[in-house]
Amino acid sequence: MMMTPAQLIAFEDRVAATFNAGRIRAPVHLYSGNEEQMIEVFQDVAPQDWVFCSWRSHYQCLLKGVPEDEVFAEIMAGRSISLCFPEHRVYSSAIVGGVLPIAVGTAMAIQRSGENARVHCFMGEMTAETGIAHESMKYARNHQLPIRFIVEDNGKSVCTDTREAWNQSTLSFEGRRDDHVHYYRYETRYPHAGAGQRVQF
Ligand SMILES: Cc1ncc(C[n+]2csc(CCOP(=O)(O)OP(=O)(O)O)c2C)c(N)n1
Repeated sequence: MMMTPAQLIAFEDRVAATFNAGRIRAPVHLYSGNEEQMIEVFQDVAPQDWVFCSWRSHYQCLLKGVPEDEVFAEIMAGRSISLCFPEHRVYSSAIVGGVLPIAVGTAMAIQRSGENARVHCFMGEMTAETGIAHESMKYARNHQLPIRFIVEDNGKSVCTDTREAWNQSTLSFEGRRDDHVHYYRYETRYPHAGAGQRVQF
């Protein structure tokens, strides 16, 4: 059953408190303010589908069906930044743009094999402005690959304003909602990494 916004928020709050207490000795990247949007995205994700993420992936893991305890245990083990649960078809990388070609390749394999599955590839709005994102999206669209890119716009790239950085008031995929790109905007109450008290960058 799909998790509720309150359950997602409670999970991140628990990670935040544990991190601020010094009990997680590796970076964490938390979500907030996008619970409704994420639940909407996951209404269109089937169990056999693949989900590709970045350094910020707790909500995707939970909504794909990885048990809360398993996600939490991996975070405690210091692996929040690149959570992978192959048996649930969830794969993450902390390299900006790193998962995009892998996600495209997975969609190519699905198309060639005729398997009934899709790929959902998440990225921040700064990642969406990089060359590799534009190439991945162009290739996927032109070859009609079974992949959807979800662009999550929190306005920031670490501490940099993404629109200021590119001197572009409207971003490349802003407002896009079609078969291949799903853009949404959100305001987070957390910093880029950490939970606002300990080890901030
Ligand atoms: C190749 C590479 N360059 C730089 C970084 C450092 N870095 C981590 S996250 C990030 C900003 C990404 O911003 P955005 O794509 O908007 O995602 P958000 O964290 O805001 O969700 C940067 C530059 C990295 N992880 N990989």
